[in-house]
Amino acid sequence: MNVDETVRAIKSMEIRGAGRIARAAAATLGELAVSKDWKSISEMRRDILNAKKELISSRPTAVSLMNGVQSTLKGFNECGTVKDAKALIIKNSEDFIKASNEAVTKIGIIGSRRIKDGAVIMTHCNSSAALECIKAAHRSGKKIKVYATESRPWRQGILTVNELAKEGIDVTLIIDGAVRSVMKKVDIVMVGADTITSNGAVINKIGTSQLALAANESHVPFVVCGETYKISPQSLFGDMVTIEERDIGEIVKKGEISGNVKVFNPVFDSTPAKYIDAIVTEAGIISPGSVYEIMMRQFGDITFE
Ligand code: RI2
Repeated sequence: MNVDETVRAIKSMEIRGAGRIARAAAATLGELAVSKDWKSISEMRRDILNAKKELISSRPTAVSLMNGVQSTLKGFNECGTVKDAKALIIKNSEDFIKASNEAVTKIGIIGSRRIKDGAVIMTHCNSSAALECIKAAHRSGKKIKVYATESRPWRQGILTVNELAKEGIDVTLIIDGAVRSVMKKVDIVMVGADTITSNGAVINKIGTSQLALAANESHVPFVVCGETYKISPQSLFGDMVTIEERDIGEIVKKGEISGNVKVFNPVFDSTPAKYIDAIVTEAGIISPGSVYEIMMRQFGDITFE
């Protein structure tokens, strides 16, 4: 897809999931480098900079999107010729997509070890990283049962229950309001991440922090599954993560409420580190307190304009 098509697909959530949108952005930049010919490096720089801005702004909360774009454009500013710049972007794009897919597989293997045979798991929204842990546990022969929340308003839980049922996993759909009462039956909560901040807080689908609260009250381990490119280097400088607010049409039907009723539709929330027992990354299982080290190892050399 070209840049406009990808931006439209991400904004409309036709392409969704923090990992998928990062890979889509990287692939689009690679496609642009393959398909377009520029007369000069400055003309190319202008197009690439526009593409970067458009892609990064398409969904502001998942830092994976920005990190995927930054990773694909790493070294671009130092390129002197269009030929070198095209080759670099194509290679970086392929490398990021490959590493990102491998990271999800590794997270599945590592995270599945936290799932005991006979475990009852709760998950929220539709996280490929969290679901990979659950699927890997199932594939290894563990008898597991999953409660998946509907995850209103977009209802990504419907995707999750169908995806897990297709694997032959015993899965039950619950409404978001049932989380606290169902938590009594749960052995471990596994959710994904859109952004992990340097102090170990996790930004994920709205409602995640309520699962964390209920898990904490019932002494149920709360585990976040996220690739290291979901760590936000900007948060080291105190930058706040933008919580995306989406169209009210996701919550109410036309004419359903009177004109003077307001609707507030934030689609992510932040779970403080104190409610998170572990973060499963492709680099291993870390405590929220170790995010800083992992971040410096991962991003130490990236500068931000
Ligand atoms: P993976 C999703 O956001 C959910 O919040 C999910 O937990 C997170 O991205 C990570 O997903 P949305 O795109 O990268 O549904 O683990 O708004 O697939």
